[in-house]
Amino acid sequence: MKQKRLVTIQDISCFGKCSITVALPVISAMGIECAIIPTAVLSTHTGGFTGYTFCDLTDEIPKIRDHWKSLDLRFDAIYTGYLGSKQQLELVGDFFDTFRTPDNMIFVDPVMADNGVLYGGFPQDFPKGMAALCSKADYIVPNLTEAAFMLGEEFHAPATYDESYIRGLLRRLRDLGCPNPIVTGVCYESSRQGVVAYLSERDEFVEYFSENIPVSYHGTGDVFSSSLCGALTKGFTMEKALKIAVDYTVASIRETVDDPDHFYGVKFENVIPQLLDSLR
Ligand code: PXL
Repeated sequence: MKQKRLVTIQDISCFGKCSITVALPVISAMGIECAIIPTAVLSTHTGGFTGYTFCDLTDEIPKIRDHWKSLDLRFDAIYTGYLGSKQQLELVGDFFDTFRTPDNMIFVDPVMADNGVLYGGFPQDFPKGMAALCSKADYIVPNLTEAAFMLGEEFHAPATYDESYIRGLLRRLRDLGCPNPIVTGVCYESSRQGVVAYLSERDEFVEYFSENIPVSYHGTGDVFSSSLCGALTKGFTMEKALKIAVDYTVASIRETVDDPDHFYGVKFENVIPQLLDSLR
């Protein structure tokens, strides 16, 4: 069978396990060829470290795009994560326009905020630019903060909302232009956490919940998005893909919780065998 090919566009945080250093091993382990466009090189990620270095690679993006176009390269999936500036959002939008085909898919993780707060370094109008990028995607995976900010709405903390709020939020995200929005970090009760997708063409909601482990690690969103994007690229249904990605993310967190030295990321490597089992 023909091997699927994906390109992921996000930064390289050299130490710390997030973005490309998660996406590349996870997607490769799933049997998908994984090309990359690094948007910046940082010595570490920005969560819990100080003094990190930052080398911007924005100018490389159109050069790589033009070279790949001249080679007539094609991708079954385009997956974007952390993007550092409004200029990068525009260049990545151009990349979508150049490499979109009738049957490939575009998956945007609008990494920019959590717990009601925009990450450091992003201007207040960044969510507006990210919403424009999301309008070009087939799938988007905002957490509840990112969803609210892209819609210009107030953030609702966990357990202060109900199913009708989540469904309304998903319909409003669809109205931005993405037919299959998926919201993450949904918590109706403190013991359970999960994700809810809206498949607007079928007017159907699909959800998957697991235990809520009350810890927070940098990079878990990237573990979830990489495995979800990989599962969808391989052709799994949304029902099955959500289960694959949530179970893998929860297993990665469970591997890590007893180790106080591992504050910077999750041990997703140890549970790759479990991920591969779930694909059978
Ligand atoms: O995990 C998302 C991510 C990726 N890359 C960098 C980040 C973050 C989240 O803060 O800072 C550099």
